[in-house]
Amino acid sequence: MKKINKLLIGTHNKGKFREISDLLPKKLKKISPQDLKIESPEETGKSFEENSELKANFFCKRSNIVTLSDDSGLEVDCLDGNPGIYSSRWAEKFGGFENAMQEIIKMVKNKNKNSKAQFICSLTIQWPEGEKITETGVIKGNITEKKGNNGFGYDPIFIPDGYHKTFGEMNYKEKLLIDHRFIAYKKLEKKIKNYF
Ligand code: ITT
Repeated sequence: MKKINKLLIGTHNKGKFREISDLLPKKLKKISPQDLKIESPEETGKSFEENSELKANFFCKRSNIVTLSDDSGLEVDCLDGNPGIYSSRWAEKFGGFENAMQEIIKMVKNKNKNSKAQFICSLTIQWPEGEKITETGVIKGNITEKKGNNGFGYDPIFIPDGYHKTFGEMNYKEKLLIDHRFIAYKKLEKKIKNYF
């Protein structure tokens, strides 16, 4: 088994990059696509798994470095699972996360059903030789009025089940150790820890 001593974290999202870096072993050298001036691929997949694999494959092929990619997003039950894999594209469509969050809150209120939602994250590790492993993590919760300024993306409008504050109100470490990315990483870690 070839040990991994450097890893490309295949994302252009700074919030994700920080969380993934902090879950990985400290001794591992972490490289970003920006370091190598590699742009993002087009996300043509139909699921978080497909898009995560598509990104890992794209960045790994271009860098020839073992790559860990993430595709994630927020699924709101009463909005038929939207924005889901379009979470990033909704922010673009509405002119930023602030507006996208307000839109989601408004849509959920108008539905007058419940505010159940979940964050999902698929992580894929891909080796240049072609082998890959994908794992997915889910954290359930509810949509609420925007609260807190910590975190990134949709963090301020999501309260995970069992808590009374949003991801945006939690401190960095608190969210890091419970979120969808952490759950996916823990599953993956079981399969890859001997490579580190
Ligand atoms: P990359 O494709 O380069 O990784 P991206 O931001 O476009 O970056 P995605 O396509 O996976 O990533 O989109 C995920 C969206 O969901 C993105 O807008 C995130 O901000 C949001 N999101 C994912 N995980 C989140 C988290 O832990 N907290 C808040 N928002 C999150």
